[in-house]
Amino acid sequence: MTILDNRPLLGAEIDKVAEVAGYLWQKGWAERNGGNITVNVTDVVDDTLRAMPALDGRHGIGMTLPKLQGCYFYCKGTQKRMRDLARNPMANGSIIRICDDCSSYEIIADEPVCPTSELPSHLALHNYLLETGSRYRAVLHTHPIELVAMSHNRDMLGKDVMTRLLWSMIPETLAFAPLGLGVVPYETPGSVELAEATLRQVKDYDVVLWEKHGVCAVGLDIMDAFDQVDVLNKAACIYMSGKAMGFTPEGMTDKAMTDVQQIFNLPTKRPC
Ligand code: 2HA
Ligand code: ZN
Repeated sequence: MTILDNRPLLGAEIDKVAEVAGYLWQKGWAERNGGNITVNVTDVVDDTLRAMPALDGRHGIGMTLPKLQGCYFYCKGTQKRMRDLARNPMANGSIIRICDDCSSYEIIADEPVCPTSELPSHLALHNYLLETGSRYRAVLHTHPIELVAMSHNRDMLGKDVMTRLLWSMIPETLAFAPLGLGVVPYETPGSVELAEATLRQVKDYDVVLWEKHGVCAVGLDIMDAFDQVDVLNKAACIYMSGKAMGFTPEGMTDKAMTDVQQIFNLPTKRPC
């Protein structure tokens, strides 16, 4: 028996997480325990699950997040590998409930797997999404090779320099990552500074590049967050392929990009 038995809606969300974890590993974006996933599953949790007791007491979050009271999250486990999560999501992650004090959580299923080390920053993002009425329910952190490589070039780190360059590589990037790519200057992994800087960028961008580390993305579900990182990294691959062939890719003209924005009526702000 697992908590997913006879819970098709919850099962479908966790299936997506497992599928994406497999892609992250196959793409080489999730070495060892690299990357984190959290999904707000509150909408697909039933009353029996809500009545389940804590497996191992209460744990502090380290911050107070008022919008998360009574919310439920699937969280990848700390030190767990994406490639293992792909095969067995409930042994490499767990479902947590945010307690009434909004500053602690309980693990309720299936095993007392301690959530990701980046839990406070992920939960702060979820809190922000709920506060702003967003329908986004997933947060993904991963290490996409080409985007991280590009972040080692200082010239790329100015506001929207990479956004424009990546959009201009192939029209689909603009169509499927219409808010572009935010940038956070290097900060220590897991630090409050990194969490706060990410929160500031997420107000304007669905995908945020952490200099010399990885990306943090938000989306409707985990597949949506993954897709946005995937299209941006594909554009980075095209740019780097041109460079490897000995030329700097010309890129679409500003007019060609404006045309795509208008024809597809692309959003410039996050739709709810
Ligand atoms: O949790 O990638 O940045 C593993 C990480 C932290
Ligand atoms: Zn990381």
